[in-house]
This record gives sequence, C-alpha cells and structure tokens, in this order.
Amino acid sequence: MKEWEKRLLDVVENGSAVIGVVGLGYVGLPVALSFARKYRVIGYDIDEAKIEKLRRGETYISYISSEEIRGASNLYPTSDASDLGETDFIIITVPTPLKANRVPDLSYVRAAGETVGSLLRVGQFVVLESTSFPGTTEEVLVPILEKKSGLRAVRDFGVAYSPERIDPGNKRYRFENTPKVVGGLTPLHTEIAARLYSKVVERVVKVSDARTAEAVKMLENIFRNVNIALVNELAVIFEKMGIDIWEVIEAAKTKPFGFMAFYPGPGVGGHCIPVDPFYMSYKAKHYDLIPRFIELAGEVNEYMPIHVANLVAKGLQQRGKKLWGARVAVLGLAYKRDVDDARESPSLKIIEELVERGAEVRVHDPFIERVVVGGREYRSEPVLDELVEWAEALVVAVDHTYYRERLPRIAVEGLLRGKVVVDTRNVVPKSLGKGFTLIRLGDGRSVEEQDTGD
Ligand code: SAJ
Repeated sequence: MKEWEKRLLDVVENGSAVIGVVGLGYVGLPVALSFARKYRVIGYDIDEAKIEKLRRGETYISYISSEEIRGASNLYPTSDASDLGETDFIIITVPTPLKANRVPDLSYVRAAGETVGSLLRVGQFVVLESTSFPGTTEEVLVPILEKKSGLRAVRDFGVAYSPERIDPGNKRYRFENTPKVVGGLTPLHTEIAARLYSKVVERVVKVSDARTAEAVKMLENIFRNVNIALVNELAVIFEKMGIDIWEVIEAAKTKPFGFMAFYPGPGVGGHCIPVDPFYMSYKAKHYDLIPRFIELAGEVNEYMPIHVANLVAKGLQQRGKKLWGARVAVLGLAYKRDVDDARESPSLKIIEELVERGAEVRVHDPFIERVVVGGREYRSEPVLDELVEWAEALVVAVDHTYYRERLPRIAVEGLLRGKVVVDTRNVVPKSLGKGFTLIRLGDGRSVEEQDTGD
C-alpha cells in the first residue's frame, strides 16, 4: 500500500478528510450535505446563482430545506475550482443527458475531468457518480485527469465509480439509507471508496471494478424502462381486446414471487429512465451488438403520447366532434406524480401532438407554473374547475395526489357532463363515468357515454 493510500484511509477514519463535490444539483447537493455531517466539504458548481443561494442558506431543490442548508456548517460552497485543491476526495456528480438522436452527452463529465485534472495532485481520490455506460470512468474520465495533471491513475491518485441512486422526492429512501454500489480501478481503491461511503451510507456494496459498478446502474434503469414499455404495449393490445390492464396488473400482483408491478402511462419522462438505457445501447453498438430490447422499449414508450392523442380524437369522435379546433385541457405537466419537474415529461409531447392536430390546448399542474412547447408558452390555469368548464376534452396525464382528490368530486358534481376524459393514470374511478365519455388508457372496457343527458 502506498503512503498516500494509507493516508486516505487514515483521514477517512479520523474524520479529517476533506471532501470535494463537483456539481451541486439534485444528486450532488444531497451527497454534499450528507458528507458535511462528518467531514469538511467543498461544494463546487459552475452556477454562481446556486453558490450564492447556498451561501445565503437558501435551497433551490424542492425536497431539500433551507434549514438543512443552513445547518451544514461544514459545507463550503464555491464556484472557484481552486478551492478543490485542498480536498482528499473529489466526487463528481454532473449531468449525463442525451444529445439529438440519442447520443450520450458526456460534455459535463469531460468538463469536470478538465477542472479536477487541472488541480489534481498526488494522493487525491476521484469518484464519478454520474450515470453512464460501462467504461466511462476508465476510458473517458481517467485519460482526461491524467492528461491534465501529468499524473498517472493508480500510481499517483485513486479512482472509483459509484452510481447515484437519489430518487427525487422519495420520503422513504434517502442518500443515507439507500445501499451504495462502489467499484474502483483496483481492489484497494474499491476498499478506500467503500470506507469513505460507509461513513455516511448505511450499506456499501463493493463490486469488482468501476465498469461493473457502471453496469449495475445501467441494469437498474433499463429494467424499469423495458418493463414499463411491456405494460404500455399490453395496454394498447388490451384496449382492442376488451380487457382492463389495470385490473390485470392488480390480479397479477397477487403472485407473491417472480412478479413486479409496472403501470401503463402516457410515456416515460424524467432524466433517468428515458435516457440511461440509450447510454447502454450506444456502447453496445461499439461491439457490433444491437440491444433490441432497449431500442424497442424506447419506441414503445415514445409512441404512448401519440396513442393518447389518438384516444382524445376517438372520444371526441364518439361525441360527433373533431380534434381539429377542439378545446383540450392537459392536466399534469410533471414527468411523474407529485414532483415539480417537467424534464422529458410525456405531457409535453401530448401537447405537441394535440396542437399539431389542430386542438386548442390549455394546461394545469399544481407544481409547475409554465412550460414551453414548440416555442410557445403554456401557463398552468389558476383554477382547475374553470379549466374543466372550458374544455371539451381533458387528458389526465399525471396522477398527482391533487387530481386523485379533486377529479372524483368534479365528476360527481357533474362538471364533466358532455365532455371527454382520457385518463392515462387510472385516476378517475370507472363508476363515475356518468354523463361523460371516460376513456381509460389500457382499458378495453372504457366507459362509453352513460346517458345522453346533456
Ligand atoms: N412510469 C410508468 N410506469 C411505471 C413506473 C414509471 O409509466 O410503472 C413512468 C413515470 O411516470 C415517469 C417515468 O416512467 O414518467 C420514470 O419514472 P420512475 O418511477 O422511474 O422515476 P424516476 O425517473 O424519478 O426514476 C428514479 C430512478 N432513480 C434513480 O435512478 C436513482 C429509478 O431508478 C427509481 O426506481 C425511481 O426513481 C423510483 O423508483 O422512484
């Protein structure tokens, strides 16, 4: 064991380690705050506004409180990269989005590598947490670190990969109680990184190396994407067959082993599930392998917003109306229930599709004030009941608790009379489908017009 490796283990044990976190977003900030409970943390971000807020003790992430920021006396926010010079460990938590045509965008990882490489000195240890294909740490990040610093990985500095498992807004699973997978360039570096994380995370899972750790994350999120696509495909099939997929899933869930429920929806949003699998397929193609499951899952999930627009057209047609010129309300802009994030949200694609077919679209979301689709701004209507009154058709695109609580009342009060409701998230109870046309995604027995009294 080299002197600097021994020293790293010592400073982790005696609490004098200084931890750098590069990228203070929805992953980096929780990581920085967790380590700040035990160690001095240098939180670095290029976004001055973020650093200003943190220094004022203010949060910019809905599920992290300002008190928590103010309580993190060991956290030193900075936009000056040279402050990272005094660190022993540097954890990189920057975004890994997709470019056009689903090509991985590693520009943030490369930029972080340049920044860290320019100040890297013998005895430091770099951990990458950003989600990417197996091989990113060794083949992309390490060469940049070495080139910039003139140092050699393993000989002069440590490297490991540890996938982020932050689930935005999850009250039950936080950074500290979510098992952390770790893989280093060498077994000793796996051990060093594992010792560090074990001081702030209840359970650390050591794997053989960095690429194994990268592969673990890929499997986790491809698993979700493919299984969501499976139920989405079955939803479209069962609509034709007079079967209600929601009932099928509830019954399948009674199988106590070998089954895990996923639910159909208007598409797959967020910055993980629709993105990560394409990092894997990009890499697989380098080996002349075509990952058909991943590509097909992407196609199926991306078809869903179009299918939802088709259901709206079908419902209006049943009432003798055309989608062209129809007043359609899209309820829910976020990518999933009870979050304020519209990134990659299927709702945006539903709006785009409806407008392309000539509908007049207005929107509502309890958490999101505005979105821009096709260069046009859509602001959330202030009063749901008034929006419902205005609309000829409504799309329930997100199962926000707000809608689960209000839409049944709206139905019972007769506000939906004469309208079309396309429910993509099983929010409106079938029993309430009276006086209006309720079309439930995946339900071949969707409620037709109960009575013509309008
Ligand atoms: N979705 C469905 N049907 C489902 C589950 C999800 O249509 O059965 C849709 C959601 O509406 C959303 C998209 O898929 O549009 C993604 O949903 P998600 O539940 O996977 O939520 P994310 O994107 O926030 O995923 C994160 C991931 N966490 C990390 O990567 C660290 C994922 O691994 C978690 O499993 C997920 O949170 C979670 O379980 O909440």
